Amino acid sequence: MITIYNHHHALHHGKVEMFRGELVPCFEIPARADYVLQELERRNFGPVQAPSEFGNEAITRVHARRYVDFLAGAWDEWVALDPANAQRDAFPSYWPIRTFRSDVLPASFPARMGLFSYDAGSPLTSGTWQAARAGACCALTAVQRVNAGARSAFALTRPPGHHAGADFFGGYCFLNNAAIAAQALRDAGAARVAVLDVDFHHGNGTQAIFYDRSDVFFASLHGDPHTEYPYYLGYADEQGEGAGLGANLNLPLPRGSDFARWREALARALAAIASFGAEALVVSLGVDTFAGDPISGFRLQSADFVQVGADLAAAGLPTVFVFEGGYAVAEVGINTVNVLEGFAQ
Ligand code: Q9C
Ligand code: ZN
Repeated sequence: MITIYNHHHALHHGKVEMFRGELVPCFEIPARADYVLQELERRNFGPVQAPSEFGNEAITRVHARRYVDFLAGAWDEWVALDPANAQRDAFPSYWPIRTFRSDVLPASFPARMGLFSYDAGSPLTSGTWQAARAGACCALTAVQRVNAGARSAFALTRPPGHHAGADFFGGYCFLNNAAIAAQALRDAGAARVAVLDVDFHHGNGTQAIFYDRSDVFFASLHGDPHTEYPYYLGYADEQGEGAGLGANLNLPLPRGSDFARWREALARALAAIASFGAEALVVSLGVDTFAGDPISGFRLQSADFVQVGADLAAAGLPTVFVFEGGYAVAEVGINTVNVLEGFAQ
């Protein structure tokens, strides 16, 4: 399998995230992608290639123009507020929740930062835009490889993407690489595309982007949002709306779920994708379902990820894998490459 590697990923390098009243060290760190690359190389898994350059057009197929403009200039605006900010990660302070307007665009940078985000756990840093933009190019290049006939391709990038919506960041995510890939597959001629999200956390951004559409099916297996992040989306009764009704499938599972239980849900998701008639598959590949993950609650073992890959391969679809979460840094490479190897075997 070809890997498209975002060699600019480390330009996004949050120091701290807000957690229960404290700034704690970031879980989403550059070493994560380094470990995956190292493991690909150690196992001689396949070619690792650089992404091609794309303009912002493929990004704005999914993301709002004003959000992309905000991200592109955010760091400079943050530093312009106070030169000392150059040493600090940027965080929002205000959010326009219910009763506030979201159609206005305040001149104040902190006000706009809150308008375009939904949590205080996702620091924006000097190179976040460059890293995220190169990540989107990575996903688009992986799509190109699959369109050129490859059975699969892996976009190895960070920051991750599945929590980012059309016009907001959060959950360590800024640009929704999986959604950008799915849209690019559609634009290249696939009539129906499925996104399968196997990250521990519900892919609220991806769901929201495609919620009213009948051409992109979204399925997600994740920790029950009653107790797990992102809390406000990912419930089983969310089935899509309008033309998209029936094209969204959430399979929340209780904290503590083991592989047997998780795999049953995977089979349900894959059956739904097959009856939808998808011509191509995008997998939001988070491995924070691993038992040793420091911020998640499932119990998959490293060997289980090989079976996950084999189950995904049995769907028989051209597949673009996009790297998402996974915070047990020492094992993130093994677990990720286990999925890819199980798929490729
Ligand atoms: N201190 C992804 O896996 N909150 N995002 C966790 C831990 C946010 C995870 C709190 C988790 C976001 C892509
Ligand atoms: Zn996650």
